[in-house]
Order: sequence, then structure tokens, then C-alpha cells
Amino acid sequence: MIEVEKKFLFDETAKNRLLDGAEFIKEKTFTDIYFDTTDYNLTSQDKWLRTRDGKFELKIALVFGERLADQYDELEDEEEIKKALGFELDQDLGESLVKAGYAPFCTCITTRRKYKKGEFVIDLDSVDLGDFTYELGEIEVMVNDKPEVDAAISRILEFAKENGLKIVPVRGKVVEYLRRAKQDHYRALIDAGVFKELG
Ligand code: V4E
Repeated sequence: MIEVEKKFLFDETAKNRLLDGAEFIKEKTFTDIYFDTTDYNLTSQDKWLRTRDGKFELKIALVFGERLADQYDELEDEEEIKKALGFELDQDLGESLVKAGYAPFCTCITTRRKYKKGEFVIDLDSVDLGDFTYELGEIEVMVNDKPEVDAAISRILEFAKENGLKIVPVRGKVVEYLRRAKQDHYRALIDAGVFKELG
């Protein structure tokens, strides 16, 4: 499956409008720890390796650089993650990471309220990033294959417009953390073209 998603920022008015007619699904809190090497081997390629509540996940960008909505391939199977990272399949993933010089660079605790409105999944996140909290939302559609992505992006943008959301680039939680707390890493990703400086 491919996750097509658009992040947005919301105030109380935007939130009420968006959630009008939406079905509340669940609230959960989870801890993500993100890993990379000291020369940003993964994130400079827009690849994001994390544990979510202890389970490894790898998000790989399908489109690099500027785009209307994010598209990531999500690997949750350890064998597939080992293959993608070029590790031996018979070695423990955690041990291979340490040996290859990977270390945690960001820990975030997210409380996520999930809603459904039509085909759209809406996540409203409140993220504890240590010294600060960041609030953001995401509209997501899952599609089976790449040819379906463009139409899914159009539907998300239309849905966002209908619901009064501003279509502007938004920093994800990890990017916001890097901007505030790890400026060398943040700069390196801008220089690598992973994202642009936003106002
Ligand atoms: C994809 C990505 C990062 C990894 C975190 O992804 P994100 O979607 O922000 O987290 P989350 O918790 O909502 O994941 P889900 O539960 O939906 O799987 S960190 C940065 N990116 C990409 C990215 C980018 N290239 N540019 C900007 C401005 N923001 C984020």
C-alpha cells in the first residue's frame, strides 16, 4: 500500500469545521525514535527509520523534493527493512544498525486522535518533542499502486479546500524538531534538497 498524505496546521475554527460530520475512530499515544548515521545517510535521501513503540518501520519517499502531497512507501517487515538498508538478513536489525553507525536523533511522543470522513482518514496529532509541543494534522488516503497516486492527491486537495484548510507546505514533527533542536541536521537536509526552508 502507498500512503498519500497532506499535512496541515489548524486552529479551533478549522478543526471544528473539518470534524463536522467526521466519525471519531480512536485516540492513542505512541513513542517514535528516529535513527540515522552522523552523516545523515538515510534522512538526506528522504528515508526515515524509526521504532514505533519498539517496532521498526521505514518510510521511503517515492517522490524526492517539492511535491503537492507526500507519498511514502512504508516498510514494517524487518526482513524488508534489512534488505532496503543493505543488511545481512540473518543478523539482528538492531545490532546491524549499531555496527553501521546508526543512532537515535529524535524521540517524539504523539497523542493522535483519528477520524474518518468519507474516504479520508484525518489524524490530529499533539506531539511532545521534549522541550516543546507541536500540533498538526494529516489527511491521508491509502492507494494500492503508483498510478492511483495523482488522483488521490487531487481528492485530498479538493477535500482540504472544501473544509476550509489552507493548502500550504507544513513541516512534519521531526522536521520541526530538527529546525528547533538540531540545526546542523536541518541545514544538511535543506542542502540535500529534501525540503525547503519554510517561513
Ligand atoms: C516522512 C518524514 C518524516 C518521518 C515522519 O513522518 P510523519 O508523516 O511526519 O510522521 P507520522 O507520525 O505522522 O507518521 P505516520 O503515523 O503517518 O506513519 S520526518 C520528515 N518527513 C518528510 C518531510 C519532508 N520531506 N518535508 C517536510 C517539510 N516535512 C516532512
